[in-house]
Amino acid sequence: METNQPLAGDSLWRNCQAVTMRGGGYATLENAALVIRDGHIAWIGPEAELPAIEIDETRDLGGRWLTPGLIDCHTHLVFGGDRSREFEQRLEGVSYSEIARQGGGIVSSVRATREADFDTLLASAEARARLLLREGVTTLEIKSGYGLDLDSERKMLKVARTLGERLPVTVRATCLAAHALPPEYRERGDDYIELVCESILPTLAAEGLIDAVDGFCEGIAFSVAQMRRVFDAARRLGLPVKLHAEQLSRLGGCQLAAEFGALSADHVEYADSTDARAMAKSGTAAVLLPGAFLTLRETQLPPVEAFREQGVCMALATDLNPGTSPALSLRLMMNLACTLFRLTPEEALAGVTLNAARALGIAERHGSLEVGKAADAAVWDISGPAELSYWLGGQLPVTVFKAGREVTA
Ligand code: DI6
Ligand code: FE
Repeated sequence: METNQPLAGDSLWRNCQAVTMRGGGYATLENAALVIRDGHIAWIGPEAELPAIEIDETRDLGGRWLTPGLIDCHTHLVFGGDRSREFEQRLEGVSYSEIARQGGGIVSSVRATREADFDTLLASAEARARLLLREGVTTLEIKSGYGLDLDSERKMLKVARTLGERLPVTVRATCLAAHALPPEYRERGDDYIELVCESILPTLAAEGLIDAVDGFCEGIAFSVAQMRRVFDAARRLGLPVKLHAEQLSRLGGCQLAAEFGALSADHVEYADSTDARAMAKSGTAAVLLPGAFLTLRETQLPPVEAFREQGVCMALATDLNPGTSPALSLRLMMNLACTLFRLTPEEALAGVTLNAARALGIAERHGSLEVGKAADAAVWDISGPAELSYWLGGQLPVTVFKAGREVTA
């Protein structure tokens, strides 16, 4: 057990079953206690071993289960409008790619996002974020990518930053300017990539709005060669990269991501064992997104067994977006990952805690209950951690702590 001499002013959380997720498994400590100092975990261990200390405030957690705060490491939750009509069209048999080619899909959200003012975008994004927070989310990644010009991408990233200031959540803002070709660049993909590399990324990075750079590497979006240019630009700016890769086809995005030491390759249904090997080698996480898989009624399963064999870090997220994953519950994604992708409930919990933190490059400070990490945690009234994956969504009773303080969303 790591120890660290607690000081006056600390608070004590006692009488809980702590699912620490240390090392990526449950690593449960029974009858556990934690000492919280300045928003961080200063001590954690069996309560019987608690050092004699002066404590300001004590919280008796009533024997309940304590987990790290949940992390949704892939969302597009800032957008204008909605695409429920498109949902109907898809049910009538029109494919996602076909809708995109007809000028619907991502581009229709681009139109609505460009038209929406900052406050309107903020209000709708905040409402969605609160739903996630209510079920124990304490860290959230938010992508741009429905602006596709400098001002609109800036507007989206500022909404993301503002959410991080207004809500009790850590927000990581990802620039996804290479999400789709904006209508004004029709047939001029390389010119748009030039705009992304030479203007959008450097300008918004200089404004402190970007924590990571992402792109959509797909037949209906950008090629491996185009994404390579974006990754080169990110590298020049010292920004980490991640990639939407092998979602609808196998283009080689995972290999590119691995080559650049990307934090993650996301979706990855069409990845194979060669990709898994490359990702394991580069430490690139696989972010599984069962909400999009379900909504698109995909049948190609991600190579979970190859990821396990190769020791690829598997994270799990909502992909909350208006088109392919209108998913408002990370816990529902845990269930879907188990049911559809055959993850174990333990892997699903790792996927929304420690492995999600790894996919965001913040595992030094988030994702598990360990000394030195943020005191971001959720207290659940459940019979065991598998219950978090067992229910198909729904609101489980939960008390959420952000940086040591109890919060409500
Ligand atoms: N992959 C997705 O699943 C989302 N973006 C992406 O690159 C879909 C975004 C949308 O349809 O609006
Ligand atoms: Fe996505």
